[in-house]
Amino acid sequence: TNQVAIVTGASRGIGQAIALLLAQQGATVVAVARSEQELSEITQQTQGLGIVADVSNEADAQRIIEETLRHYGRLDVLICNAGVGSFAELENFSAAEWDRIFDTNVKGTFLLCKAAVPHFKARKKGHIVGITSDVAKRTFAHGTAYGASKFAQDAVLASLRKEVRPHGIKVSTIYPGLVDTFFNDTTPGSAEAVQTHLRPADVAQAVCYVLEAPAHVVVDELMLHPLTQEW
Ligand code: NJP
Repeated sequence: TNQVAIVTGASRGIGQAIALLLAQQGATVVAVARSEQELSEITQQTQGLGIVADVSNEADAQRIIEETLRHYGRLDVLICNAGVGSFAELENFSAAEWDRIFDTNVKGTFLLCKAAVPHFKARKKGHIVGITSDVAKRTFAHGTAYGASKFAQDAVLASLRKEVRPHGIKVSTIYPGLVDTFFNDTTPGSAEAVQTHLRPADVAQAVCYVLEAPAHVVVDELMLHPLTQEW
């Protein structure tokens, strides 16, 4: 479909898969990440715009929306996917690392939504899709910062859903289990992961399903796991 969609964290992993699948299906994709080189490789494939930006920076978040509107005149879909994580016992976790995780996962989602919502409200439509995690609904050892950030990101999206529904704006949240990506400095295709984890393309398909819902339907939440993962 001919929608203008911003995908944050599109330089690799899940965001890259979302950007490629949406472009394949006819969307105009605005790919966002901090790595210029990787981003330009993606935009060559999507034939869309690439914006080098840090989602945790307020001026950058505003610029992402402004550049999109300047280029394409409208925005239909915002996909908040950019995210980081690291894992350690609480007493060995630095405050700086806590901030990095919250700034990206929580504040980044907040800032992008804040910048996009006025445009969506003016048009009385729009769709925000947040890629959170199954750990937004469960807890695990060594995940204090990451888990808390995903609970918080989930709460931002769930609150926003209630705020913007009267304006015809949809908010959908996707909760993936383990996905084979570069996340947490792993290498895609390594070890057992390739056999059992979700592929980035599996999550991209879930995003497409959510976006294809008829105008009167909103998919609030969608959770997917590898069949082998107990959660
Ligand atoms: O991770 P990765 P995933 N500003 O590391 C970008 C969630 N999730 O695809 O900026 C802008 O391969 C970064 O680009 P760059 C997870 O929490 C994952 O697995 O150039 N962009 C890259 O494109 C996250 O929310 C699993 O470094 C920023 C992308 O984000 C989402 O899925 C399980 C940025 C990260 O690519 C995508 O993660 C689960 C910033 N400040 C949820 N910081 C899993 N992999 O198992 C980072 O339940 N990026």
